Amino acid sequence: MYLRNALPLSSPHVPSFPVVPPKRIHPIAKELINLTPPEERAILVGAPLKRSNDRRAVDEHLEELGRLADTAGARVVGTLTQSLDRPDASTYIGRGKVEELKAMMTEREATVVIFDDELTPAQGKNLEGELGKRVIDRAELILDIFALRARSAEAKMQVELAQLEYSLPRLRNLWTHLEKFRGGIGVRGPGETQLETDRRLVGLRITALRRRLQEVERSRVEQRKTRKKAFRVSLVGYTNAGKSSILKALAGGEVFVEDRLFATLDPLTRDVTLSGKDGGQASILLTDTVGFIRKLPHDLVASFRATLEEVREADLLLHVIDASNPTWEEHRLVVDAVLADLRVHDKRTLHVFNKTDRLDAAHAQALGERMQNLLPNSVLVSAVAPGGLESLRAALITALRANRPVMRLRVPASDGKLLAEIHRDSEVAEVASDPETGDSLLSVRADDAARRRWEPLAIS
Ligand SMILES: Nc1nc2c(ncn2[C@@H]2O[C@H](COP(=O)(O)OP(=O)(O)OP(=O)(O)O)[C@@H](O)[C@H]2O)c(=O)[nH]1
Ligand SMILES: [Mg+2]
Repeated sequence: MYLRNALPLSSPHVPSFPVVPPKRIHPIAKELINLTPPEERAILVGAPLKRSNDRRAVDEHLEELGRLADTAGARVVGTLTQSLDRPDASTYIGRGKVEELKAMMTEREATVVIFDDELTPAQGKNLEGELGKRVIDRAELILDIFALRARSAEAKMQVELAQLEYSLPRLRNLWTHLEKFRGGIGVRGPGETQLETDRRLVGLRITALRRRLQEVERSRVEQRKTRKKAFRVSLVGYTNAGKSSILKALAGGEVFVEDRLFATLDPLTRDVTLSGKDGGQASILLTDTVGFIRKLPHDLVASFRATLEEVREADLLLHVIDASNPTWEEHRLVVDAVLADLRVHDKRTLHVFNKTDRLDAAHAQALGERMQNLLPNSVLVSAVAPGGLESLRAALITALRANRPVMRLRVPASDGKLLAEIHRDSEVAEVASDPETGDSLLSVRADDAARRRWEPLAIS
């Protein structure tokens, strides 16, 4: 994949819309047409502020940016860093660095520059003017990857919406080559007219997408009403932490796992039956969600409504952390910050330190001891090592039982409606009937609201 959605330097078109018809090929043309897109050769630029923490982690951040570029199909041919007191208003990095970048681009035949930091539309435009090549920032790269990886109709619409919202303030960029045609007051040049047309079209498309996404959301709300009231658990965490691998290991079946960023975009829910050491069984609904990353474009998070709804409705969050990644602590803070943005930071959360098979024994033990003090509610696991998820299974059973203690109910045999309600709104562990009265005797696990409703039927 090459960076399809990055705005081209000189060809004025809006990403995804409007569709440009293919060029007609002359019928007697003989030469072969090269259909493989040119390989993108990228130079990465990291320019942290001197007073920020980012300065210390600039190498890790560029490495991650490199993985993002790789996921988008670009080859990294160079990196450049500069610590800044403050960003230059017109080019972000300093003048000297722009020259250095220019020389490096020629030498390495780079086709695109990717900044780790967010560029203003003006900085992007100025840099493109100076360098003569496309310049994108991290947010744009992430949007591109999401566009590449979106599978469901909903995810595609969400990504397109986020891309359009991102491009709207940047549209002017595309038309500057026509600015010289612009006349004085009352004389509108073609550049301005075209820009207005583009803005209006993009605005219309945004409205249409929003409306369709609202419809999808409404139908999901209806569907959810019919869902069983099982104990709901959502996997959340930094991208590539191993969320899908955990779902796959616990639930079995087809789950997409890949050592690239943002393998999962759409939430996926599976029924998981957990067997306790005491022989008892417990069942939960486990949902895998989109991963987070530092500097995730805000519109994009907000647009992933399906993930948000899953996380909001969960009884418990499993915050999955890749313990083998040297920057896991920063990742954990990023995830906490996104959860806070989504206003779900006060959910009950279990921290799951994954990939412990990659740690040596001493390291794993030290981590375990540290976590006992810091996050007593955490488990160390491996989604791939045999038996590596036992501690998580046990913790889930404990959480489920604490959240939904068994309640015993007596229901008159004649009350079919109530029996149906209990089966719908709880997990029924056992059913018997009273030989004398014919009443049903049930052992159920239900949430607080249902337990309160059925209190009058409770027996010890
Ligand atoms: N060694 C090791 N590798 C793991 C473990 N868990 C996951 N992986 C690998 O880590 C990579 C990412 O795993 P995924 O399950 O796709 O991660 P994810 O959190 O779902 O990632 P996104 O969907 O991209 O956000 C894959 O190559 C997995 O095989 C583990 O416990 N140990
Ligand atoms: Mg995944």
